[in-house]
Amino acid sequence: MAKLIGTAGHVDHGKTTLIRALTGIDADRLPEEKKRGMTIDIGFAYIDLPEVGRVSIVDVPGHEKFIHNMLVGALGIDVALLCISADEAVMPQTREHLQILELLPVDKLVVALTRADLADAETRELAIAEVRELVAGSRFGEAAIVPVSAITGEGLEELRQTLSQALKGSESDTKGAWYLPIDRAFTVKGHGVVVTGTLAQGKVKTGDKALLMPGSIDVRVKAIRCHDEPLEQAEKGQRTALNLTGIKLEDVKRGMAVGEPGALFETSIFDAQITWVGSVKHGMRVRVSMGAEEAIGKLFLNDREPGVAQFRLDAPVACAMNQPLIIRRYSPPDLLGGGRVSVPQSKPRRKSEKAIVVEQKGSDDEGILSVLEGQIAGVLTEEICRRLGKTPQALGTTFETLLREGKLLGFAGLWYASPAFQEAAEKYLETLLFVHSKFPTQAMQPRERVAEASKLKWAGKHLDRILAHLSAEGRLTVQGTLIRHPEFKVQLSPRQRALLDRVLDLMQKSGLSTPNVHEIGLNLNIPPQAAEEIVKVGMQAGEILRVAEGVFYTPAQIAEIRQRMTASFGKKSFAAAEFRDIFGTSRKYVIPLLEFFDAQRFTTRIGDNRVINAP
Ligand SMILES: Nc1nc2c(ncn2[C@@H]2O[C@H](COP(=O)(O)OP(=O)(O)OP(=O)(O)O)[C@@H](O)[C@H]2O)c(=O)[nH]1
Ligand SMILES: [Mg+2]
Repeated sequence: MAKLIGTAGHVDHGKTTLIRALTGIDADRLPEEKKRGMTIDIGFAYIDLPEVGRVSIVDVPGHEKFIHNMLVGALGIDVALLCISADEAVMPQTREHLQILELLPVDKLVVALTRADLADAETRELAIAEVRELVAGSRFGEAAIVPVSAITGEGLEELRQTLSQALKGSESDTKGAWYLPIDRAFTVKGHGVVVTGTLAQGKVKTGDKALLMPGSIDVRVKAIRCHDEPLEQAEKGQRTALNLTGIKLEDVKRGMAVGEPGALFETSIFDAQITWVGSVKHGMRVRVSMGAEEAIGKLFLNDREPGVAQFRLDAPVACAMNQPLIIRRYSPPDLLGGGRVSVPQSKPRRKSEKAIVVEQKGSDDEGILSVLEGQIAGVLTEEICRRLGKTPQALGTTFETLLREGKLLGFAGLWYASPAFQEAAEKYLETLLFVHSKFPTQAMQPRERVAEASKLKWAGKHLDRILAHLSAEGRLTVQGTLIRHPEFKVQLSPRQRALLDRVLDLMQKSGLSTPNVHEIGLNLNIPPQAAEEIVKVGMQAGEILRVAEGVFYTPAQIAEIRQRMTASFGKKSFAAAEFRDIFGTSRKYVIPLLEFFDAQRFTTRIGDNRVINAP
């Protein structure tokens, strides 16, 4: 059971004193804090609770000037201990802290009505009524209110029981890759660099390899301590000190994070799902508290999804999927909202553009499909992983399952949801017809020209795979880097038509020993250039096939040869000589034909023989 208790509440409402009374530990560790009697930065303690065990406590400052430090503590807690002084009752930071706790993934709230010895019965009653009303208006409506005094010891035992009760109900969740937002870094003589923080997710073990972010510095966890005791492992919610190898103290500072590879992303643009409590404007400057960092940047809203915001930061930060965050105005630093990271590394997006909303609790397959939905340009593997905050390895089997179920298509790392691919394919094929109409005498079009005109940005190996897929579906014809739409017919002039018909007639009559361009010229009594020209036109029209350099057949001839081969050889393997004997032609035609059939995947060459492939 690793859960974290965190204090909250207005300045001087007795948070640190209460923690000392409960645990014997003074969480105000800085000399400046002792001098001023005021908490400045987060402090730490732990408590042994009946039926729960040892639980970490983080104590935060109440003064509004130190609210960024309060947030460093609050961002990791599971159970909040809101301290409200019985003599003063609800004050500005009481409200502000409660509002912050409501925006964070805090499970439970317990109210300590502190300094109870300073309030007479009537004052106490009034304070309780005021607190009850405050809490009732929050998502912690059922919170217990326990009057306590650090001086007389009143209520301390009841508070311990109440905290136990609050912690017992909730099971800790150690799923996911571990990461630790760093709130302190220092060196220990003979051991090197130690970083501390509240483990935000997962479970860390000694010997683990990790990355320090931003910067992606390789480190290793040499030792773990928790409340000054050495441990082999620590889990989410524990105040954790990690002794790291591989870095120097100057490499690390508060606000960075360390985590197992894949847990953290270095980012300056991310998306988050936010609940707003203040009024926000598109493009406004904001402070983003996440982990132990306060980053400055700009807020970008989305027209279609008011709950999805994009943040573009002045400098990169370490960021994890689902990481909780709090947003404040840059100046004055009023609370604006809070939520969770939904896309750790995002791309700049226009206000009117569709934002990707990834369901937080959704399974991986829903996540992948929601990233791909409506994306007619397709999405790359890395992009999907970034958006879901998962490694490609972690998503591998999910991709396979979705492929098998026909819900998505993959083209060398470019992924599509099936409906989005159909839409993209139609767009490409329509564009192909349009390009054909611009060049009516060219049978084939360069595939890149079509991709560009369709604005689909398909290129390289992705384009190879997509066209192979469309060609296998019979939706277009591919020859090298040229493509043709099956519905398109080249337009020939009457002269070209007449001459081409004579060429085809000659070829048909020649059986397998078809003429080359030179022989065509001689036979039809036309100049060599004219013969060459008309053969080219015939090829573009798809009425002449070039089987090899200087070897041409009509599609009908090829179809007939294939039929005869099937009839003669069936599933038996055959040698080139057998083929020659059956067709009674010379080697000059046999080898080009067989190689053409291999390339067409009609036959497969095995050693010196070939077999006809099953259809
Ligand atoms: N009489 C009485 N005084 C208390 C009690 N608890 C705290 N105090 C006094 O209240 C003052 C503030 O207490 P702290 O514990 O420092 O308050 P805090 O909430 O930690 O203050 P910040 O961290 O600065 O926000 C100190 O002078 C304490 O001695 C209590 O139960 N009874
Ligand atoms: Mg304090």
